[in-house]
Amino acid sequence: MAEEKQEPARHGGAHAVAAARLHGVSTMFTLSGGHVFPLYDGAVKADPPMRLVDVRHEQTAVFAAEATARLTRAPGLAVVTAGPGVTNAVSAITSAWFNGSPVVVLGGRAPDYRWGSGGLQELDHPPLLAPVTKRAWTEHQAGAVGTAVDEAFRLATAPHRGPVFLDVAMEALFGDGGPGLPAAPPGGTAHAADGPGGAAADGPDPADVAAIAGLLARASRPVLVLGSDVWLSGADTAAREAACALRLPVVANGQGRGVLPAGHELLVTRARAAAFGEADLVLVAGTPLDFRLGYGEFGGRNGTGPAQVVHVADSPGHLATHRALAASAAGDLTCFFTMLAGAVPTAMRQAGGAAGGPPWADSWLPRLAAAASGAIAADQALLNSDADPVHPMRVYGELARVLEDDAVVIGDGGDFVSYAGKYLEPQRPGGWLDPGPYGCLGTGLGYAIAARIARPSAQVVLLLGDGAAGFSLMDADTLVRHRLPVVMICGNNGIWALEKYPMQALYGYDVVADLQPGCRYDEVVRALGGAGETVTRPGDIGPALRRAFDAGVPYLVNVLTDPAVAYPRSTTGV
Ligand SMILES: Cc1ncc(C[n+]2csc(CCOP(=O)(O)OP(=O)(O)O)c2C)c(N)n1
Ligand SMILES: [Mg+2]
Repeated sequence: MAEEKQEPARHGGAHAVAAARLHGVSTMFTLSGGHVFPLYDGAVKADPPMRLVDVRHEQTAVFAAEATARLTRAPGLAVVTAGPGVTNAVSAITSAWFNGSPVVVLGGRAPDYRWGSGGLQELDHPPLLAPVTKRAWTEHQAGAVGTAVDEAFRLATAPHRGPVFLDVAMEALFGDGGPGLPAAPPGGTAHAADGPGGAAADGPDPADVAAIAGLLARASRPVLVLGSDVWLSGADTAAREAACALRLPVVANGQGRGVLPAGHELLVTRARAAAFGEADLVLVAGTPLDFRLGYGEFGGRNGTGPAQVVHVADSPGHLATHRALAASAAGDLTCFFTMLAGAVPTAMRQAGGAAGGPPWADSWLPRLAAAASGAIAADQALLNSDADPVHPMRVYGELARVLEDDAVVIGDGGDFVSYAGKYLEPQRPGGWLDPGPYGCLGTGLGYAIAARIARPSAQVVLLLGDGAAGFSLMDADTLVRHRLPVVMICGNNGIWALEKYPMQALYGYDVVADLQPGCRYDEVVRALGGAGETVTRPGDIGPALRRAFDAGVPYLVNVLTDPAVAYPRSTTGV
């Protein structure tokens, strides 16, 4: 008997799915709830169907959507049910807000016709989400759901990118949205037409770029900081070319890491104390002047004066206002770097500079480069440490040996991840995912699920503190059900180290900072259908990692590390 052709759905859910697909969305991350069934029905009956990935906590769904956006530079989609589904998503939405990640979260919503009479999970969500989204609103009409979802994606992907929340009243999502689903314009999807990073932005004002070029032409110790938006907006190639043409020392931040590969002669991240402390001009592009950059205070070290600060952002609303800037520019970052590379040589000629390379290439750059390679050489002792219990850095010494250039490395934890941020230098941009400035523990499994889907043939490594593991490890079940092999490494020191040591420093004692020593997080993953092992000796880490990469299933290497080792931290971020 011939298979019966399914009647295409036309409810609001089908319209929403069709609109999302126009923006390049291929996966819906979700946890079930009756209020959002039409979105699933729309996904299943779409042609081709949209992939559904069902998780064990709504925060995982949103973290996965966020990581999709940060890895693919196309927007991510999460669907959460009314009430608790939405409130469980708030921390992850806030992380996307801090990271400028283009994510759309669609929420279910109790029906309008019963509003106020005490319906199940009846909550007015947009006021809760408004402070942490570009926009949060409700759609009440079935016939307008497609347009509203399209609007949500347009907003999320326009610079400065960020999360958008839309909930849909139940009768609008279940109701007939009318004939004619949203369709692609001739020539492809709305997103594909825009290229990496989403909707095209205007370039910066040429006068602003000329002013910055003039400052650089008069500088003798400049530093260029490349942040996450350089990658997210697709400006990584232009940034690298400008840095190379101008021979600027570069410090990489967040997802700006990898724009210059590890070992590049201009990459001086490991000499950041000297670079930031002794610079006379710091040009920060694509990241806020937040605690990660000392709030934008540079210079003053070894008898130098304060540095001039230049801030460049993808949109005017993201230029720093908390400190004086010597100059600034706002607009498309690719345009900015291309214009800057052209404007600096002109400005140097006008300033009467000598022909040949820029003045900083002779002593400042080599000095920072030497300091960076000196720091890297000095790491070797701890990266190869035979200490027993294991020194956490030995884990990274072993990991570096087996990591491929296109690996995706995800960090979720305290000290254990701080070590990784310092000692694992990516070879390519877009391969490093930390939680960003919101610093929310629990990103791990959501980010790992998305990374496995976004980069099917790359290594995906999730670094978990043992404390952090508690927030999302149940979603190893999602990895198992969806056949997503990921290597998890738990740096298990039996404590919340990043809180234990600061509390001891402040009060001379600590409370609520201890976990179970030697807890078998690998057994948790095994119970959920994956695999893993516990490692207690430094020499066993390398072979365990090789077994993990070869396993073909989610695998957790539970490394018992020395709780007496505290990360040498210069700031707690407050
Ligand atoms: C959701 C959330 N809760 C609490 C914190 C505060 N916090 C930051 S780091 C940290 C300790 C992390 O411990 P663990 O993951 O075991 O890593 P370790 O520092 O021990 O290496 C805590 C509790 C946070 N950042 N996010
Ligand atoms: Mg710990």
